[in-house]
Amino acid sequence: MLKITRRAALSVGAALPLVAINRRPAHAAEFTYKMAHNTAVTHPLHIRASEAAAKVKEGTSGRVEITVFPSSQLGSDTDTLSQLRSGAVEMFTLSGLILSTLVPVAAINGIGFAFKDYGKVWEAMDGVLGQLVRSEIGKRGLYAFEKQWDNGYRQITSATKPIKTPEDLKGFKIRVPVSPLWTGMFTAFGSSPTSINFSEVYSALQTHIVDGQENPLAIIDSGKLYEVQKYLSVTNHMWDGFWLLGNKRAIEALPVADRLVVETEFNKAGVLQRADIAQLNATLKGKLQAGGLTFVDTDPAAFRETLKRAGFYNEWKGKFGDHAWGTLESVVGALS
Ligand code: X2X
Repeated sequence: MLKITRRAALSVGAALPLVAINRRPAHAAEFTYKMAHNTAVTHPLHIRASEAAAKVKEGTSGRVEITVFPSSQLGSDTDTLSQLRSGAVEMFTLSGLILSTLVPVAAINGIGFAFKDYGKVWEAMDGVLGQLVRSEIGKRGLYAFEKQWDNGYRQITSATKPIKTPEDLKGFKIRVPVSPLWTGMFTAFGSSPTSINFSEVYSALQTHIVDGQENPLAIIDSGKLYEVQKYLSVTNHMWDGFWLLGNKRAIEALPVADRLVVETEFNKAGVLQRADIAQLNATLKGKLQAGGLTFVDTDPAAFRETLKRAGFYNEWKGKFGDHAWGTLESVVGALS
């Protein structure tokens, strides 16, 4: 039998790269992917995504390792979308409205007061409207997972005065996410909207660059926005969800069976996350009040009427086009 000394083995290894490859520890992942998102670690999106990542590792025998980066740690939403497109980040959850800077139709679920309840939201997003948006996303080098994650119905908060009627929004300095639909909607209300990424919202409120903002209860809570705001007006003015996006090359690089595990686990996690948000919607009011927010009831019909009179629905119907608008209306009924 040929006896190879350690020194000889090393020199052979140096000459033959294959030997070096074989020496890789058995547990090293073949695919190490980064998943970015903008919510805090206490938000259900982070909790469920982290669980899914652990299940993917287990289900792929360690071949696929996804590290979840919360709180915009890898950059603002706008930055991270660029990183996702270049492949520097492989997975990312993003509001369809912000994604609309790349895929215009992705903003369509943000049309003011479009969905009367969650039944309609999921009927549309798990059905014809979601399919339409996903296929447009697919044309831009990105992959949209089947199940959208919930952000929620959005409510307006203010540090200066309670917003009770649409008139109270006139001239109001409000932060909106970076998206033409958000800017357009608050311009239609006569407000003075400023586009700011979520990573900067707490400090923008704290330093009074803006007087208010709008977000679902779970974000107001997990982002501790109650520390820098006084009033919360229950407006439910739009429903917003997160698309879980993948860089298409990165998703397609996965072996078929591993890709199936990733899709299955993250879609399951998305559905669980929706239930978590529903649970929080039912319980957060008391917690936020204890945190110092005064809740203000509004008449959503008056806000909707203001948008209508400002020509908001006609304008956006024109922008989205008859096909997309008709797809939305096929689920929710006539809007304009
Ligand atoms: O930026 C926001 O306000 C947030 C967290 O709701 C979104 O991701 C759109």
